[in-house]
Amino acid sequence: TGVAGTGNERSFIAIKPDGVQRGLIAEVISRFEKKGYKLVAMKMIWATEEMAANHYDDLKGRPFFPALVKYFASGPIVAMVWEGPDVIKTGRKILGATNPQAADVGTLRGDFCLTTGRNIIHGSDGPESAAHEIGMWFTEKECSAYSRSIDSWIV
Ligand code: RTP
Repeated sequence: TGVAGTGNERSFIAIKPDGVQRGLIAEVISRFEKKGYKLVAMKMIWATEEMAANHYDDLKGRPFFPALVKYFASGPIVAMVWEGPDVIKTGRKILGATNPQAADVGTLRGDFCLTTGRNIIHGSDGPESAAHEIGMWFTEKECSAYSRSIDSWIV
C-alpha cells in the first residue's frame, strides 16, 4: 500500500439517457477506470418517472423539475457505484460543471455536451447523498467488495 493509504469511499454515478443514446457508456467508464477507481456495481435500468422524481427529490421545488424527471426517465440509464479515495469529490471533477458551457475542457461534460438539460451524467454531490443514492438504486448484495492485484499500484 502506498503512502496515500487506501480509501473505500463510494459514489453513485449514472449515465443519463442521452449519454446512453449517444454511445458514451464506454467513454464514461473508461475515464473512471483509468483514473484508478474501482467499479463495484453496475446495471442498465429504465427508470420510471416515479423513480426519477425520487432520485431528484431535493430539486422538487425547482421550475425545471418536471422536465428533469421526464429527461431522466426518457430511456435506460447506466447506474454505477465507483469506489476509491475521494471518489465523490474527484468524480464530480471528472464530470465537470453542471452547465456544460461552464465545464472545463477535459471533463466529461466539457468534452461531450452543450446544455444543462442534456448533460449526460449524474454524480453524487456528498457522502450523505452518495449513501442515499446507492441505497436507492442498488441492494447491498449487488455491490461487490473485491480486491484487484493492481490496487497496491494505485493506493
Ligand atoms: P447531477 O445531480 O445530475 O450530477 O447534477 P448536479 O448535481 O451537477 O446539478 P443539480 O443542481 O443537482 O441538478 C441536477 C440536474 O438537473 C438538471 N438541471 N437543469 N436550470 C436547469 O434547467 C437545470 N438545472 C439543473 C441537470 O440535468 C442537472 O444535472
